[in-house]
Amino acid sequence: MTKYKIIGQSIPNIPWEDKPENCKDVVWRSSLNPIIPRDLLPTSNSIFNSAVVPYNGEFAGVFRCDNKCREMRIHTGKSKDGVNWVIEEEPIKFKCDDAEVGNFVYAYDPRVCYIDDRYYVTWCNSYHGPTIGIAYTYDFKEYHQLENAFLPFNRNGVLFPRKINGKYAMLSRPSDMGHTAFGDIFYSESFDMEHWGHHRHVMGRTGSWQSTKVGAGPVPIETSEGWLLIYHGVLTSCNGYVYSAGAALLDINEPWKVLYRTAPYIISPQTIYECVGDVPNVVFPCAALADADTGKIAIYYGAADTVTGLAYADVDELIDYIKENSLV
Ligand code: BMA
Repeated sequence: MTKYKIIGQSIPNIPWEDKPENCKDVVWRSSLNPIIPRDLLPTSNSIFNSAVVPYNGEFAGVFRCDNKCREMRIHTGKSKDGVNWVIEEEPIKFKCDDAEVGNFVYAYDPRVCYIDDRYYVTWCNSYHGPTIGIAYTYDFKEYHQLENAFLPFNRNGVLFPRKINGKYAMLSRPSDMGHTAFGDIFYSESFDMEHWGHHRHVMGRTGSWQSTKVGAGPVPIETSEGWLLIYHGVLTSCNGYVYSAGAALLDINEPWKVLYRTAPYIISPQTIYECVGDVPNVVFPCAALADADTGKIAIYYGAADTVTGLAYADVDELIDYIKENSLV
């Protein structure tokens, strides 16, 4: 029994390794990292910032695979254990009723969220600049693309796993055309997954590791203490951006209200594969599995925009940590 309750499914086969005895951190890395190498596909330059979910007793996901032309594409992947992945060589081809919306330019940083009866994919989609694309799939074979959620420019669109007050809910981060030097997290609602409104500010930049911009990471995890949000925060060093991750608890019914938010990061770029790669010094979580029975959390993150890492946390320990080390 956990002290705090995860309101979600049981995942008896969630990937897991106990915390090493000498580890003093609230989040610890898999000893198998990086679990996905950059060259898993013959055509891939890098595989990172990717999203996984439980699927039919196993796991499925959508993976950001930049190819050797350095084009940003997203691909379907499957895994029996959540650690060893088979990724399709062909990128996802979305079916879309509207040729203008379906006109593919690039896709990156996917999230996958199961709501009601299907898996929604949100990603950074090009429509005259980056904005939030939405599609759904039942089977990870056929993907139906819907309208883009927002006007450009926007990134890091992350759905909540159920309707809140009768409406779909999404976090996002309005941005610009380039390597945006600012960014706060906002909340938006929709009755139909197409028209989004009721926008609310959730959280902004503060000091230190989250002083330049913040963006939602994995789909929020519903808990007895509020929505558990893992998010990335960026600082600008003399060598460029440094991407770390923190965690927050958001109000269950009014998720734009931040109850707690960590002053320290929960994971930052420290290993070779996080510090060396196409973009050095990046940890970028995009998915988390959470087992309601044991409180085990498995976090998937992009490392140095090159490979995919896996890290673990325990729900009781993480929530206590958030409460005890909160900025708010
Ligand atoms: C962001 C996105 C992410 C990337 C990060 C660090 O703007 O491009 O995909 O991980 O920068 O380069």
